[in-house]
Amino acid sequence: MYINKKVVDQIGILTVDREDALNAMNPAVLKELDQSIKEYISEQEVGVIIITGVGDKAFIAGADIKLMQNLDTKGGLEFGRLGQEVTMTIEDSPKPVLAAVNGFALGGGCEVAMACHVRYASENAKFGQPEVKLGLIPAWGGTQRLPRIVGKGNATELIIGGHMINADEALRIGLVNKVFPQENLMDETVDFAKTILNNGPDCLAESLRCINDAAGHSLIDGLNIEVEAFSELFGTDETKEGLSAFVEKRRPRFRS
Ligand code: CO8
Repeated sequence: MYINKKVVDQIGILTVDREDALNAMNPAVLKELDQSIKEYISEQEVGVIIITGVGDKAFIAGADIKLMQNLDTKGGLEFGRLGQEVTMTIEDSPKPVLAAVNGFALGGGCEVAMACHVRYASENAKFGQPEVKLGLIPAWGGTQRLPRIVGKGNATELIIGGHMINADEALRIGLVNKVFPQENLMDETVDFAKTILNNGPDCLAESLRCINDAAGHSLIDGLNIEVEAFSELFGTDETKEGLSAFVEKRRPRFRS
């Protein structure tokens, strides 16, 4: 078992637990993470998902380098696709997925964090795409998501440099949303999850879908997707409840 799971107050917390390898991901870790996220997506009780790493040194130190030593072209394609599938499961989740980056987020670890909808980091967190140093390129979405998050110039510098950046620099370029002392990281991430849980689940899912869709569309197409999603909400109880609650000066009851 590589993923510790617990649900607290409608927040599903997934902790990658392979501490002796700094939570590096082999196919078993990837499959278990994928399965765990899918379970929380379908579990009624869970409204927000948090991904973190065990210990205070690493979030995920990347794909398992020792394992990759033995891969041929076919094995490389399978391992690459498997990691990409996990990142798509995260990004496509209709429930918000938050990364609590508690240490090294390198290579595939940075790519998993980037697939999450929001990234909070500890002060000791370090980010990087060091693949070129290993004779590789980022293949779990790094060449695609990094430029979308930090811009082409910053992404290119990180990918062709292969160097690490600290949490402050990650914050400066927009790779993470906020930075906290290690001892506060989980509480702060849980607090934001609780803020999210005050909001309507359909609206959260639709917002995430529109934001994700925007990356692959022109502005005009994106605006059309957004306005269609917006108008469909008027046929839902959630929207009626949200609007009525405001007018009636009470808190909305979005979740049973
Ligand atoms: N894979 C396997 N084992 C790892 C990894 C890793 N990515 N990272 C760390 N470990 C292991 C070390 O080998 C070591 O094990 P052991 O004690 O058995 O030797 C243990 O974790 C502790 O690591 P260190 O002793 O190195 O700890 P340090 O504090 O000295 O250094 C670092 C920490 C800087 C994080 C260092 O471990 C490091 O540089 N790790 C590698 C980071 C890296 O390059 N990650 C990117 C990997 S490539 C990738 O993710 C590609 C994604 C796309 C894949 C596409 C597939 C086809």
